[in-house]
Amino acid sequence: MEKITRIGVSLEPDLLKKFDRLIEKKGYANRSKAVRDLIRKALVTETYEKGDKQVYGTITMVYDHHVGGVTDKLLRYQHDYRRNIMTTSHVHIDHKNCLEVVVVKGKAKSIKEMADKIASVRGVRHGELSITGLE
Ligand code: NI
Repeated sequence: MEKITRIGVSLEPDLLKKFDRLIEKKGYANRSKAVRDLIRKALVTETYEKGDKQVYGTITMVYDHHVGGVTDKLLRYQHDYRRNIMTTSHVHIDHKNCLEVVVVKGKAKSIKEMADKIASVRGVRHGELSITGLE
């Protein structure tokens, strides 16, 4: 098992009370795990902002396939970024709406570029990128 270092954190009582309420709502059993997760999240965000390291993620989108050209554009972008795409899942929600989840890997910069292009296509009503890494 990895060695653990204990640290002390000084906080205003009011801030601590709010933090405790938040982590209880989220279901954390203790503060340590909540603080560790916040630190990891900050590190992943930093990696992501620098854009040069390998990250993994998902792009989730909902679109109306009746909107002219939407499937053509989405397919074109996915082919442009095929090296970053590991797999794609498609669910036909109802007569007009589709849900698609694209699992991606690669440099954060490319992943973000692809997600931005997808989200801006007319007919895509929800395009969201979620990035994670091994920090
Ligand atoms: Ni569909």
